[in-house]
Amino acid sequence: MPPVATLASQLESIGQSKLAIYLQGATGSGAQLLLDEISKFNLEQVATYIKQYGSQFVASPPDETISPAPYFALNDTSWDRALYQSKGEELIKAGKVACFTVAGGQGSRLGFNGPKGCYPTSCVNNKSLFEMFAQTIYANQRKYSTTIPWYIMTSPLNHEQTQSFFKEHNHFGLDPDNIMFFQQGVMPSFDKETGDLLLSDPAHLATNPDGHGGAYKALHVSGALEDMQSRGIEQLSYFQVDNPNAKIIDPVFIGLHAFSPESSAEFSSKMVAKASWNEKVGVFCRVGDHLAVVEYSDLPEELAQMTNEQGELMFNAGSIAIHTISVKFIDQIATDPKYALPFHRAVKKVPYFDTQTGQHVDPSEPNAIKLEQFVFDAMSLADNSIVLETDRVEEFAPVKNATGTDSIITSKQLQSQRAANWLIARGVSIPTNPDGSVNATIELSPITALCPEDLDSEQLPDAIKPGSSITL
Ligand code: UD2
Repeated sequence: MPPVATLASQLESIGQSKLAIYLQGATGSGAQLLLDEISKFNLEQVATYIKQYGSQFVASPPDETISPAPYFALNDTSWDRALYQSKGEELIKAGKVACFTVAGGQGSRLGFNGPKGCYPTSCVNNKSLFEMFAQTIYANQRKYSTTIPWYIMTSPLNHEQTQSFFKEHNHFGLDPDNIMFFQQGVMPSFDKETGDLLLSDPAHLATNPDGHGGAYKALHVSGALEDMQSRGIEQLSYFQVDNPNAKIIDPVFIGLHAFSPESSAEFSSKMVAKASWNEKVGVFCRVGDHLAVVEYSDLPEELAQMTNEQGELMFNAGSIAIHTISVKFIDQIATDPKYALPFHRAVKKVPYFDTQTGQHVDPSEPNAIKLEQFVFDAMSLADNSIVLETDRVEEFAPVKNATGTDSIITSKQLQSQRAANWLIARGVSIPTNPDGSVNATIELSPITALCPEDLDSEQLPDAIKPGSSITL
């Protein structure tokens, strides 16, 4: 651990003299805490980020070469779905596939005080998102007689709570040896004008989670990547904690990703047709020689609204944040500087402790820069990335907002609708409302069925009563 004087001189040399002076005058246990915290960062690298993303920041103009990304369309019969399904199943059965959930976020936007994965989400029994995923993993392990390890990325905001939640629920019947929790990193926040690093209180830097793109580094430093390699895992099925309909083990997608001649088997994605031009999802695009996700906030409005002769959106391929990523590719991104991901910059209100006045400041205007990395920026680093279209109801029922779009109400409707579709496919009569939506609440447990065909061995009712709430 470098002594105070050494660290202070390093801070001076990167232009952080206010912090250097404060650190030299600080006393007691708080001083040691702060010293330890600052020492964990590579200060030269931090200085580079401040220079690049601070007051001198110039946003790069939209790439002129941008065009819609090609994808494997939902109803395209020109490729052999059954072949890729069986190839994907072989990988799963051989124990070469694991699940990976990014769960660093809190439920604050939902008015829920805790890790988002603990949010009660299933239609009737209010199972948490974590429980729904755990049961899906359990059912897949049973179906394919295999082990599917589960890697869960938390953040310093929710690591302990997430682990306690799993312990309290006996890991939902999964073997705890096959679940690994690890924390993503943080980035220091800094003043948007001066570039000064901010303190959240006298003993701590103001920091923010480094984005889900921090996963690559976190998988490496936590030992999770090594764990995967020692288990012989080759492919990771990646999904966000907020989407209960995610088909978290999809043999067709895994097979297509790993074996299609069009794929370099490094980073593949699923898309749905966008619900509207301004839906808040990233869009798959071709930029230069490579495919990329352009986040909705970065896609120029005229492109987002552009339509073809049939009146359909040109930039229609919405990202539902489901990917298959190879372990080898993750290793490259995590360890080879050639594959460094960019940062995304957000100007936010960050309360801070003023080292010169000794006062806490609660800014009324955005005062600081937060930097984050995005998982999907690795897409353009893959040699050949592919995108597979899927059905919205089948795979996308996100829970993001307390009310309105992507809320618990819309998510439950979509979960019920998916269950109804599966039952209809098996001959069950489903009541509908005048607008065609399902007039019942149906919770279909993954333990009962992972796909409509699994319902063939179940005793199903002939019809569901209008307005009823049922669990199958
Ligand atoms: C994300 C995508 C958007 C679209 C949409 C689909 C980004 C930037 N945008 O939007 O393009 O695909 O999802 O639902 O991803 N998380 C962490 N650590 C972090 C930040 C986020 O683990 O530091 C997790 C978080 O717990 C959640 C996921 O990443 O599971 C998505 O994060 P978000 O809610 O910030 O992204 P959102 O919904 O704006």
